[in-house]
Amino acid sequence: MTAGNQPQPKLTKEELKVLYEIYDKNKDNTLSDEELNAIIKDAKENKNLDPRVKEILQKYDDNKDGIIDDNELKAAVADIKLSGIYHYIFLIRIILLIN
Ligand SMILES: [Ca+2]
Ligand SMILES: [Ca+2]
Repeated sequence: MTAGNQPQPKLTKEELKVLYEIYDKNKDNTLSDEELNAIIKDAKENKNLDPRVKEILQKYDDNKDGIIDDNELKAAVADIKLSGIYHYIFLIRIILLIN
């Protein structure tokens, strides 16, 4: 997979790890739509929101008004999804290397 013109996720591996730690409830190393919705729900209600997740979401505050609005949240979730795919491919590579 080459970088090229592909959109690059804003999330670092560490940040992704935090998100998975908190939201990958069934620990299958993917974030299902249901699990992603939990992020949206927590962010909107601004409760149950881990301070680390809050900090991560600030990255997506494009207009810098301190509020993650619906569109920014949507972009964040899309990015988390995209990062998750990278993460998943990475895991598969590791498994293939081991075998
Ligand atoms: Ca999961
Ligand atoms: Ca904003």
